[in-house]
Amino acid sequence: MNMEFTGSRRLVIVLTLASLLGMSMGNKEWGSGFNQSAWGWGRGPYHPQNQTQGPNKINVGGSENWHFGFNYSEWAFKNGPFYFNDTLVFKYDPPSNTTFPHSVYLLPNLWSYLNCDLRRAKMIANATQGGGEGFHFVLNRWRPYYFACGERNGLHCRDGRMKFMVVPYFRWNH
Ligand SMILES: *[C@@H]1O[C@H](CO)[C@@H](O)[C@H](O)[C@H]1NC(C)=O
Ligand SMILES: *[C@@H]1O[C@H](CO)[C@@H](O)[C@H](O)[C@H]1NC(C)=O
Ligand SMILES: *[C@@H]1O[C@H](CO)[C@@H](O)[C@H](O)[C@H]1NC(C)=O
Ligand SMILES: *[C@@H]1O[C@H](CO)[C@@H](O)[C@H](O)[C@H]1NC(C)=O
Ligand SMILES: *[C@@H]1O[C@H](CO)[C@@H](O)[C@H](O)[C@H]1NC(C)=O
Ligand SMILES: *[C@@H]1O[C@H](CO)[C@@H](O)[C@H](O)[C@H]1NC(C)=O
Ligand SMILES: [Cu+2]
Repeated sequence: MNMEFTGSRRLVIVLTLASLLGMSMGNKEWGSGFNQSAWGWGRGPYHPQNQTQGPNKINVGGSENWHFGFNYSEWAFKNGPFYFNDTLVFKYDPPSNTTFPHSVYLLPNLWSYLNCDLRRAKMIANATQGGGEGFHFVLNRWRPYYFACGERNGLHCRDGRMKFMVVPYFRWNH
């Protein structure tokens, strides 16, 4: 009884937040084919929710990993939604004379995300932390996460398309 009540309240909150975000985002980042009428913002069309699974570990960019020029907003849209406690893995080559360095930053808000403004961003992984098994980041808070590469003062974010946003969903079980 109690649990059901909590569950449905969460559902309402999730949907409210989702529709607010959906309104402020518009279709700007997420392109055409976005269908809000199903469950709202953030659910990509290709990966239906699997409610029986526990947290997932997701390689950002899939086999492309984290590099300049790949469309990560599109990737996130197609591979979402992501859930509370899922782990995002960022893999990128450490700096060398043949590879560009990358990094991972969290931007503070939607405005800085849209503008690739790194002034108040927080570095969560430096240029060397993407090597080997990659940098692991757990979506353990219920908030929008604005990820971006911080290299070249926003150039990788802006021209390199190395940014995406995630709002983790709750995985509710019945
Ligand atoms: C990424 O792809 C989407 C959908 O194809 C497109 O609408 C969007 O403009 C692209 N983003 C960038 C930064 O090129
Ligand atoms: C959007 O999703 C709803 C519910 O799944 C479906 O009925 C509708 O046809 C979809 N619209 C588009 C444009 O895909
Ligand atoms: C959901 O995940 C479980 C455990 O990984 C798997 O056995 C099941 O086939 C999945 N169901 C769907 C519909 O993908
Ligand atoms: C997320 O993980 C934390 C720490 O492992 C755990 O305490 C919490 O119950 C988990 N939350 C959900 C919703 O799975
Ligand atoms: C680039 O690095 C390789 C090995 O990592 C080295 O052999 C080569 O001399 C370097 N080239 C330059 C121009 O520094
Ligand atoms: C990157 O972070 C790792 C782990 O915190 C640290 O050991 C390393 O020295 C840092 N590298 C640079 C170039 O700051
Ligand atoms: Cu980069």
